[in-house]
Amino acid sequence: MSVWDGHMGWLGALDAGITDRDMTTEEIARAEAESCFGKDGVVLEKDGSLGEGYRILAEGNAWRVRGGKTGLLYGVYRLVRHRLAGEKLPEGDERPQYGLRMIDCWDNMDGTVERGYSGRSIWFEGGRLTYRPERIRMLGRLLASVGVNCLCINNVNVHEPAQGLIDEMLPDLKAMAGLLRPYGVRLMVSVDFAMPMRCGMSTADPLDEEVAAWWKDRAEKVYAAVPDLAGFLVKADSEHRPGPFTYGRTHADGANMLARALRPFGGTLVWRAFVYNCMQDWRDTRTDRPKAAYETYQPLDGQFDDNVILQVKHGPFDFQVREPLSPLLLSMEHTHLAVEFQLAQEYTGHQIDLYYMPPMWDEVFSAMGKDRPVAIAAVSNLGRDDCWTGDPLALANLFAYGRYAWDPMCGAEETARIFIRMTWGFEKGDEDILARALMGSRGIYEKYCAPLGICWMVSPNGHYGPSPDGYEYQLWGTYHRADRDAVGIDRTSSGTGYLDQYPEEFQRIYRDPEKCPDEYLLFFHRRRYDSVMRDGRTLIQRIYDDHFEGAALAEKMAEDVKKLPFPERDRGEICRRLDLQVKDAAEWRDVINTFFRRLSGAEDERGRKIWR
Ligand code: GCV
Repeated sequence: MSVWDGHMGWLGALDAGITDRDMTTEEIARAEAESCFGKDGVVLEKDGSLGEGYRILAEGNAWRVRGGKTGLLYGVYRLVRHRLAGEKLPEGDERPQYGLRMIDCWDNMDGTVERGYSGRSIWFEGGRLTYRPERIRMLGRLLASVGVNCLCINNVNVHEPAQGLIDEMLPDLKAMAGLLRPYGVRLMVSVDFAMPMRCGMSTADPLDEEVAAWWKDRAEKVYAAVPDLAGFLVKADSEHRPGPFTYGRTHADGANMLARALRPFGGTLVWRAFVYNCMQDWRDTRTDRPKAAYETYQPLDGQFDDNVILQVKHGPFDFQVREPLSPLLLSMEHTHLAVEFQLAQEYTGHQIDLYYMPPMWDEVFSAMGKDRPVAIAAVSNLGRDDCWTGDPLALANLFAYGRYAWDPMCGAEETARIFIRMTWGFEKGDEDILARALMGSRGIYEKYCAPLGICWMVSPNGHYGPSPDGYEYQLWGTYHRADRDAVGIDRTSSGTGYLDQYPEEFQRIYRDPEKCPDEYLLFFHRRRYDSVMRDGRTLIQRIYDDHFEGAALAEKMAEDVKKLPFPERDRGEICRRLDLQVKDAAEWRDVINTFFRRLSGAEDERGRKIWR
């Protein structure tokens, strides 16, 4: 029995007793195999040629798993999923779609987590790396079991003393890397572009030779401590972070300088493409925030070094409930790209509201194709809470992320069912109820939040709960410009021109307001409240209907899910959050409907209660 008595997530049915001590990857693979399949149930055979992949073969009553070091471990966990949840085994070799499958933690060294909804940081407190080793191993085990291979442990907003992670805190970083290494998880660190200035230099100009030499020297020290560090992650010139623009340099100049420092050690430089004007004047109607990333990076296509990966958020805004695919992900033919998701439910309910993400990811991959990016990243939803993600149901997103990083076409519902079987082992009828709730959860949340792709009607700063005008006169470039007649932004050629950034086949889908899919209508178009939608309803009626329906569906979903036989340990948190969701969905309904009722003066055709 492990000394860590925390939640074992979807591996709860399996106690291999491995997380209270250091073991090699092979020992872990053997222990897991034995605990699930008995002593001779699985034969492990080393085969380095399979990279991170594996091959599983049936041999009488036993299994043979062939693979390289980590591949063997992944292969064993794949068998475990087959045993516990009936996940169909591959016929031939199985390999991950993306080489780099990372989770980005926005953890600060004071123990807080930016946009964290699962308690304090797992690895930081009081300005230091301080953690329970068994908990870190347990996390390594969970991540390995779904094939995540990289963890960036500190916030992309690098606040002091986090700069010290690649300086005086290197011995601690080394110890932490050692805990995760056997699980095939490599560390990455977020670095501050202006770090040379912390160390006494007068500039961080990427074309300054001394600056470049400083980073080379720094990289050498870092890799001496952690030879398998995956690399650095950088947020530059974004939301007041320092970057190359200060020196009149491009982001290719900045990224390449850092990438060249990492190159001798095989490190990767992940550079985030989250650049926009966060000091916009709301009176300025020509600047349109969704255009920013493409305008900044598209002209640089082909200028990034080979070991640079440009990490692009999946939508052009910022992880809203509904956004179209970022056009940057459809361009940049000559640049390595990573698509970035957010497991932390910043704009999607703070892990209070149920929000299962794979249906959204399915849309992203079907629009973008799975082969376009070379890497995948997701902002972490992890924290020190007992079940890792605050809400035990939010574990489903962590589980699903790993599965999608291996196979983006794996399917949202099947993933939900595998997760449910492994985690709670429900009877078929109960599994159906929970799978339906997970699959429907995004649609429900979307209905009671900001309408039809408009985005940003959420409370500023905290990003939970409705505030329709909360961002309207702010600096963040996030306007809906609702007045008494109409709402939305014309982003076609006759408006801001954002739509022109897309290939023609995408423009065709969105260009004509009569044909644009409803869920994106107000993202791409400004529409009168009395305009008639394809189903014959007016826009205002559709807004009212969605909000009434969304709140009612949330209530029904909560009622269904609360009846399920969760173990005591999970039941309390799940029910508490569902009750809150029902209350908060009603608040969204009332605030949004009242906002539009007051502006438009339009009554609800069905005479339901809208406040004045
Ligand atoms: C880490 C949004 C969030 C910020 C976050 C930023 C980013 O703006 O609200 O907290 O900062 O995205 O992705 O860098």
